[in-house]
Amino acid sequence: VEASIPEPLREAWRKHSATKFTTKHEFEREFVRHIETTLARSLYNCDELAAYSGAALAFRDRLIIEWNRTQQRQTFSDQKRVYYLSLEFLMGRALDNAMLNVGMKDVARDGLADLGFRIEDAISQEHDAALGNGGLGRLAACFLDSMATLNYPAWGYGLRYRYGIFKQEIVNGYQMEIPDYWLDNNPWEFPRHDITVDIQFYGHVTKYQDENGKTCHSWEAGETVQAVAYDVPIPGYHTKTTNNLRLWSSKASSGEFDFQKFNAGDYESAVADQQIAETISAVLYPNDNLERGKELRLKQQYFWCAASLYDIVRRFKKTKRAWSEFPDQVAIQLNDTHPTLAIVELQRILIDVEGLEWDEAWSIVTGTFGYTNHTVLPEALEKWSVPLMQNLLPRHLQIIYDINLFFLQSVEKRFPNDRDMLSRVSIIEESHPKMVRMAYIAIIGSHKVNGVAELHSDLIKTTIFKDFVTIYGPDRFTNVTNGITPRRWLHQANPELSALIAEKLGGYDFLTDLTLLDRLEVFVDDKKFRREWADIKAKNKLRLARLIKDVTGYSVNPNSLFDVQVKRIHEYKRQQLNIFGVIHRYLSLKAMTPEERKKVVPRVSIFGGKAAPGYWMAKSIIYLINSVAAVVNKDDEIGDLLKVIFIEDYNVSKAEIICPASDISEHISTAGTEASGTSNMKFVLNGGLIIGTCDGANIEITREIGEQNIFLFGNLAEDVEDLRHRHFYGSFQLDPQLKRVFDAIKEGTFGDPSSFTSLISSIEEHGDYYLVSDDFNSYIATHDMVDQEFQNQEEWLAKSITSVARMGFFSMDRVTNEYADIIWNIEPLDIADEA
Ligand code: 475
Repeated sequence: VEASIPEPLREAWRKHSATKFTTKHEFEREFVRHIETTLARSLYNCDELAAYSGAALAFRDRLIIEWNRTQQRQTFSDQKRVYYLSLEFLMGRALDNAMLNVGMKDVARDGLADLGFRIEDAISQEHDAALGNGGLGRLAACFLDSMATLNYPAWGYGLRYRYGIFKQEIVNGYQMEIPDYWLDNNPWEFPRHDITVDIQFYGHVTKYQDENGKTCHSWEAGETVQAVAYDVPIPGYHTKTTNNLRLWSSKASSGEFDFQKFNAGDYESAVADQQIAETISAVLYPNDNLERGKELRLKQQYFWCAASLYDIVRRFKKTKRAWSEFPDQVAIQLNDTHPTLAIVELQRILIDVEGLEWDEAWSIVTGTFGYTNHTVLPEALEKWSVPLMQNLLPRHLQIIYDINLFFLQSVEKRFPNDRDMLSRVSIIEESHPKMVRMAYIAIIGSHKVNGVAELHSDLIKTTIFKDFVTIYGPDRFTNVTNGITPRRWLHQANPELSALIAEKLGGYDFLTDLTLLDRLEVFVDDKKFRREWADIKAKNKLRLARLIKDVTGYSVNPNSLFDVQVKRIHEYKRQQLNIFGVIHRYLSLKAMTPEERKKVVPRVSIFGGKAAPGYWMAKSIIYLINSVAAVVNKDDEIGDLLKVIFIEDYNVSKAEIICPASDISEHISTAGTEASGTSNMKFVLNGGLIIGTCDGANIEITREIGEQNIFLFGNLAEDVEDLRHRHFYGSFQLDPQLKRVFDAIKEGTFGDPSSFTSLISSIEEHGDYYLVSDDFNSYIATHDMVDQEFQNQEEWLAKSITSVARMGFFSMDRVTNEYADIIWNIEPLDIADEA
């Protein structure tokens, strides 16, 4: 392709090709140019928001130059690419990340200062890109950062929601949801109005014979919606790779249909059609770990899968290779079951459109896909009703039935006379209505299925997917323990700690090889180093105290022990255990003499997180936390000894302030319920200790950092089933300390007790499914140990430093390399070498 363009023409282009600023002077020129021409403003009306935009546009230009070059090189190199399909990408802010990855933050800081702005003020103007709920969406964002940093040819595919996760406001203690309209003046996306795909829904299937007498299927659409591509550049850290995140937006197909309606004077209905089409990508579903089976959600899933696959197949077809080579060119990773229809869609394209035989097509499909499971909670496992699927995607339902038929036939051959097995593993659940089990399609249609931490990967093999291990053998199932990107979660969130580490290790190489942190351990007894370490934590706590003052109005004493639990509010994550523990602490303090109180370590219990709007119990937990805060925080007898804080609207940019400021954080899910957790890693990497159950990645964190450096408590996963059984069939004994807490709530200590009856009765009367009572005693005892150990600050510091030194394993780069090796079979492509 390159050679076909005449040299003089190439020369002319090269001469005028865009260049990247490298000096402060050049940055300033780009900044002012964008303020004056792109934004049509001037020195006299450039506020901080405009300064943010100017800086963002200057950096965007750099990214796009690298993006173009990367895409060209990746296309010419003709190497295998990986496509990460995720309904959620919880990106957070982009400017700071772009500055650091490009390596020009200092240049920008000096340039902005010359022009009258503080870089922090500009950076903090940016609206978070919050296209995700929690862990699953943030993991996808960490993947993108790592894949670009490691030079993997990789694309993300997602939906361009007009509204991200709602903004949370706390009004009189209750959560209120405010729409998060985030797209105005978003400099990080590039609309590609020329890249569109028509997506069909509804309609019917007709059978016909082709000229060779072969039976074929054609799907006539009942409705067509257009997908428009929006591209977001993803820069790697200190590399020339800038990968692509392609987000699809829905739009009415500009067909004659609308035009006819319009001409016929039916203007309103033409507009209404348009609005229906645009609804598909309008809003992110705000449920974490819960599926509700809504038709619009299924439409979103198919719309995004079909557009992405069309794009991937189109790119493959340009290479003119044989179809059998598809899995050598393309790996597709399914982030949970949300994109499972991609499996069915690829099979449909291959057999209905490209005319391949079923078996040949199916082996291409299974060679292409990998599936990551993120949860064992039954209420989160996706099932779609057969009638709904029949109506919306009639041809796909037929293909699903065929996949199921061939699969069950092969199972029957290997396990004759096992009728139970057949009904257990059938893709179709024989309920009323019948349901399609999406996880089963994902397993059958992939060559690898992975869990996200060791315990979790073992659990899926022994519980929900047990039969499939029997059928396929253990090799289809594997574990890849989650990680986090150290660029955002150490360097960007905690620049001073990062600098201190760099000073000790002789540079920032640890940011791309996190195992180098182990060289910190020799400094653990270095007095000066310890003081510097402690000073940085103190400063980070001050920064958080300012945020708390800003958003809640409460002043907290930064010398207190900061105890943090921030994550989605969910009964299995057990924020209720935490707040009951806080109440227990409050009651104990009230019962003490002034002399006794003098020995108490002052504590601030900090909560943050959103509840799904329809999740009543989670909302009650938020209300209880705020009700306790209202009483405790104004109790003069208690003063600084205990403060309770709920930080509203927890999101990625707040996490960047909160994680570096904790002394201890809480990861206290009922054993066996939290697949991995990733904030546990963020807190430890920033020098905080953690209290946690033997669940998810807590177990591997313990193995890495040593059990003397973590506060573990509670029942084990292997005992949970038995305990639950005993709650129902034995006699349920409420923990006596928890009973004291319940009595206080019932007496009205924290306001009208009727607000909290369902919370209490789920434990007292309805079987305590999450084992709050069983774990309460050991939780309280472990917090007493935390208090004691915090008083020995030198020991505490030693634990903090040692833990950070041993966190290398949890880098997202290790995770990405494992997926590349054992699931995707792809190699990095060094853009610099190719150029
Ligand atoms: C786990 N979200 C964490 C994290 O692997 C784990 C499910 C259905 C519908 C919408 N959202 C979801 C999740 O299942 C989810 O966020 N799972 C989380 O994935 C990354 O660390 O333990 O709960």
